[in-house]
Amino acid sequence: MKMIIAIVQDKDSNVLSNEFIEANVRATKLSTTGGFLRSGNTTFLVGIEDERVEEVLALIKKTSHSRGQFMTPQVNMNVSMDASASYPVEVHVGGATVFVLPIEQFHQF
Ligand code: 2BA
Repeated sequence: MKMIIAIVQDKDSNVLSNEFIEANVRATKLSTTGGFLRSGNTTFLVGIEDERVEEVLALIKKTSHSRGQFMTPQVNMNVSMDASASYPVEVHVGGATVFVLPIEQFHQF
């Protein structure tokens, strides 16, 4: 059995939830925050049998889109400011960031 941890953009999370339900994939959805952009994203925890890992990865790949997102860099007051200091810059975000981990034990009490 494996634990799939998938961090996806909020905009893709409902479609992915529906895909999981339709495919009878059990998942837990967490509201999370990206460390860099400090804006919301969604993390899915999926405990799944080894032979279904590829199926789950395919669903995540199908529903996760990469997008540009604008952020305003924080101004560092220790350096001399130039004209571009407070302008938004575009950051390319996801698809999905996915980790696949082995599960030592699985219990439901
Ligand atoms: P954030 O940390 O908010 O990062 C959003 C996007 O900003 C990233 O997209 C990447 O394109 C960019 N970015 C992140 N750190 C950067 C840096 N130090 N300098 C320049 N650009 C940077 P993704 O790579 O697609 O990541 C999307 C989200 O997935 C991340 O949101 C974070 O929540 C998660 N993530 C990505 N890699 C991770 C990792 N190795 N461990 C844990 N979470 C991760």
